Formats: sequence, structure tokens, C-alpha cells
Amino acid sequence: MKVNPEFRTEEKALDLYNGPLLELVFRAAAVHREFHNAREVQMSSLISIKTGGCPEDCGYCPQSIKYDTGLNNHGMLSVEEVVEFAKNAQCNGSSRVCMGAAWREVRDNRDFDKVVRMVSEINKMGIEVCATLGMMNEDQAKRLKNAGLYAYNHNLDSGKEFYSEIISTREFDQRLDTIENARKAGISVCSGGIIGMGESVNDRIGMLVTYAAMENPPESIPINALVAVEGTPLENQKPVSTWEMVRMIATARIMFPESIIRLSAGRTVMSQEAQALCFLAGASSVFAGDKLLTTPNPEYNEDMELFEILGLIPKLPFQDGDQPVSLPDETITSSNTKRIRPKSGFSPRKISVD
Ligand code: SAM
Ligand code: DTB
Ligand code: SF4
Repeated sequence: MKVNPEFRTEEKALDLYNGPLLELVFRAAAVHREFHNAREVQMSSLISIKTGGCPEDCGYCPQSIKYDTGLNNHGMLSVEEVVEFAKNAQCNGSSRVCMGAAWREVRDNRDFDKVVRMVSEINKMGIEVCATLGMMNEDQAKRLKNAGLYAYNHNLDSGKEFYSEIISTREFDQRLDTIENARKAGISVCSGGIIGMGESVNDRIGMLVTYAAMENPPESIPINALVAVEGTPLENQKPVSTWEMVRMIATARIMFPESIIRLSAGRTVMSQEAQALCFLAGASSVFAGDKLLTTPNPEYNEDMELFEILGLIPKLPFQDGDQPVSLPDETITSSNTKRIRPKSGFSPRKISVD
């Protein structure tokens, strides 16, 4: 059962979210045990392959060019750097590596060629590869799939009404289009949201109901607590309480019994007890490693200590789907590049103009 038909409407889902907390957790824990091995936690390691300088104005994001957050921007990492990161992540028990780029959208240029190579190399290591690169069209999604991409992360972040209050440079419906393009290419979808941005409970539920209306809801639903970064418009937001996080996770677990519910950003300020309650409420995944994209995350050793206390174990890769086959990449981009006139004595080279 991908979506629980009982909670397809906003009214029903709201009742569920607002119900007595311990009843909600109890029910979520039961659903979790019916559909999953509740001892297993899927660990994903995040790496920012291109950091900062993003033209979008997402009010929560330290990587937007519109806000001065003192971030150390960097251009594309090399394929070797990313493969090295993936090897470490695999040794530490991660079953998935997720590569993030501070892009509005994927462009058919040499940076994308590089991402395709990264996907192929990491997939061949026998670990799930995810990417979060902004908007992408169907051809780009197919190219990533052919390279061996397992999942694509593209969050709706909140309900449609609240969306325009935090982002003005793109539309909610454009997010839906990219999710659809990933689907058409046969890529597993990771899509969720952030709580604590000043949205109402209706906005949170609005997002979940949008996923519930999809023919195929996301296989993975990250629930992030806002990391309020100085310099962003949301820098002074009051932190979300554990109870709100638990309610959101439990509601998502009951609505989407088969999906991975990911306890995502915000764990550095959560106690072990609070995280334990989130696992009990049906969270089945975390981001592992001391950094998310640009902000801190619990150290690997801290997580292992928590897993030991709670009797949790890392989930192995490809338990929910087959490993994709990495096909040779035939689309090496030459558009968006132009030849520059060589100075005497130099051989011609190409520069990117995107
Ligand atoms: N640029 C791409 C995009 O927006 O889809 C990919 C990277 S973007 C940083 C990925 C996701 O990180 C966002 O959709 C948002 O949900 C999450 N995120 C960004 N900043 C955050 C913050 N300060 N706190 C919590 N989550 C955040
Ligand atoms: C998701 O839902 N959360 C992750 C991942 N998908 C890409 C990102 C969280 C980013 C938190 C802020 C930062 O570290 O820059
Ligand atoms: Fe850019 Fe993504 Fe950050 Fe928005 S969330 S500013 S699109 S990197």
C-alpha cells in the first residue's frame, strides 16, 4: 500500500496530525513494523559538489546568491574527490550517496557531463546514487538514469500556498514537473519538505496531501527541521519542537506506509531521546556524516553510539529496488561551449559559457 486511502484528504490528514500524540506514535510504530524491518535505518551521505552562488531566492537556503551568509562558495568538485568521499561513506555504513549542487536547474554543459561520470563511478561501487541538482528535463533525467542514478531528490518543501512566501524565483508546479521527469525516466523519487519556516500546520499537511494525490508517491520523504542560518530571511525563526517533528514524521509514516521517511536536517539540536522518538514514530533513514550540504550534522561516531543504544542497524543498499546498470555515456556536451582563439604557441581549448 503506497498511500493509505483513509488520509487522502486534507481534513482527514489534519485530524491524524492533530490527534493525541501517543496514539499517533503508537499507530505509526505499528504501520512501520507492518511494512518495514524497524531495526534497519537507511543511511545517506550528502556531498555538496557545487556550493553557493545559486540564483534562486529560497528563503531558507544559505546557498542563495541573494543572501550574505558568509559561505565558502566552491565550483564543481572533481570526479576523484567525489569518488573518494563515496568510498568513505560506504566504509562507514552508508547505503546511499547524495550529490547536491547549488543550481536552479541542470544545464547541458560540461559540469553536467562531470556529474554523469560521478554517477556512473559511484554506482559501479555498489552503492545507491542520488542527486539533487534543481530542475531537470526528461532527457537529462534519462541521461542520469542511464549513467546509473538510483534516486533524485527534489523537495516540494511546503504546501503550495506557503511556497510563494518563501520562494519567488520559481513556481510550485515547476517542482512537480521535475519530479514527473524523474519518474518518467524510471528514477526513484526522494521528495519532502521543511518544517519551522513559519508555515501553518495546514501548509505541512497540504504538502503531504499533494504527495498522496500522486499516482506514485515518493519512495523517500525527507522531513527537515529548518536550520536557521544567519543572513537568510529565516535566520530568526524559532526552532521547531520535538513534538512537531514527531507529529510530522508519524503522519507521513501512516500516510505513506511503504516509503522511507527520512529524519533529515536539524538533528544536531535534537537529543538522543528526541531522535529515538522519531525512530519510534516511523523514521527509517538519516543523513550520515558530520555535514549536510553546508551545515553541521551529527558525527558518524555519535550516530553509531545512538544506533547501539537503540539496537538499530544500517540498511544495506538496493533492498527496495535493483541496482541500475551504468551504460556508456554517449552524450558528451559540446553545445554551450565555444572555442576561444588561441594565443600563439597555445593549443585550442574550450571554455564554458553557462
Ligand atoms: N538546488 C537544488 C534544489 O533546490 O532542489 C538542490 C539543493 S537544495 C539545498 C536541497 C534541499 O535542501 C532544499 O529543497 C531544502 O529542502 C533543503 N534545505 C536547504 N536549506 C535548508 C535549511 N536551511 N534547513 C533545512 N533544509 C534546507
Ligand atoms: C533534503 O531534504 N535535505 C538535505 C538533502 N535533501 C539534499 C539537505 C539539507 C540541507 C540543509 C542545509 C545545508 O546544509 O546547506
Ligand atoms: Fe538554490 Fe536549491 Fe538553495 Fe534554492 S534550495 S537557493 S535552488 S541551492
